[in-house]
Amino acid sequence: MTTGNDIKDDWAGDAQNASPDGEFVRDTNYINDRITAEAPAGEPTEQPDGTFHWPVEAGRYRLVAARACPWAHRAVIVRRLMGLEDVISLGLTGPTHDNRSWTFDLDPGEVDPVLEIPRLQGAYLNRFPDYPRGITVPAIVEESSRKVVTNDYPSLVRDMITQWREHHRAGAPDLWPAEHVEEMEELNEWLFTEVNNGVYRCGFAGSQDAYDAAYDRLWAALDKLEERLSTRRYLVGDHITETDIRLFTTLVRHDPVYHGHFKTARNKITEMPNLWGYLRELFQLPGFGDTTDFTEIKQHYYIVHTEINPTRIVPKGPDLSGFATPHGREALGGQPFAEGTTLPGAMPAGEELKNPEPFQA
Ligand SMILES: N[C@@H](CCC(=O)N[C@@H](CS)C(=O)NCC(=O)O)C(=O)O
Repeated sequence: MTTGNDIKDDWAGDAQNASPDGEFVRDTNYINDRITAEAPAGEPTEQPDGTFHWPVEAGRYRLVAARACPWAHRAVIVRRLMGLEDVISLGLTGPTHDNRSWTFDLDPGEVDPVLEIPRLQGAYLNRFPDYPRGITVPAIVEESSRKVVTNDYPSLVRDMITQWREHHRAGAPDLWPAEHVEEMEELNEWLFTEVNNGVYRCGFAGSQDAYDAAYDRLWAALDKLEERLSTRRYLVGDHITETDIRLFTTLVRHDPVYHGHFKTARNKITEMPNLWGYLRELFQLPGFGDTTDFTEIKQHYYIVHTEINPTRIVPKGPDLSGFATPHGREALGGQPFAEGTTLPGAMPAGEELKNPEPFQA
């Protein structure tokens, strides 16, 4: 039986998953419990499929994220846009993880102040003593028992949008509008395979052929998105939706990391006028740029993936100051959020970026 202590041999993270022909294959098996509005108060209830549903309850859960991780970044953005900061607390690991787990090395005493554990692994093992898979972020942990509830990032993000409504701030946007669900589901699936995971397929390709195919596939998708965003301000409908958040967390990492580290280097996003304008618009809104820590993002990828960057040297560039320049997307009409929606207020004390760029201060 595999134990939590030998889940990973080295600092390999996601890169360990490769098919015989060298294509990177992501492990998409999760602890897929959910927190739902219908679940009765108290203990979680078992579902016919063997998973558990936990009740929505303010103050019960902690979102554990790493600023570096694109999948966790989605949850951090959505929590802030929906105004759930006082309802679901936030624990942040440092940018790197070792062979055992993500660590809370940025906190005083290198221990999460609420869960009082030094490694996220502790919360997984509290729930499943023989947990056999990767210790991944994002994860939601029950504060009192210090047990992980879910690490299923698509559903934990969706549930913050659809199940926590009674706790949303007044004026929170509808990121999952009923009239666009079909289109969003289709596009989300495509974005995952072609773009969100597409960059990893380039970076972790184990053969030239696998890399070439992954690169062509990624750029075919980015060219399609460049075209799509020439006439539309956002990906679906007239306002920002969950689908835009899914694209944002990959796009914002492209030039500082994927372009070099994952060898996706056909273009920078700054050379794609529509994608670049779109990315800057989102970045400049509360919730997006103010949750993006470029230093931690670069440290994570370049330090953790030693099989593709054995020296662990983190690049100084590129110059990112263009993120603060006017995006010009107003010319397409519309506005980020629907009438009656307000932007989130100031960042809660203690949640500010540790390493703001000069233009983020
Ligand atoms: N595990 C999920 C998404 C979350 C994820 O990959 N998180 C990464 C960081 S970006 C992680 O925690 N990696 C640690 C590991 O795999 O051991 C997936 O692969 O689809």
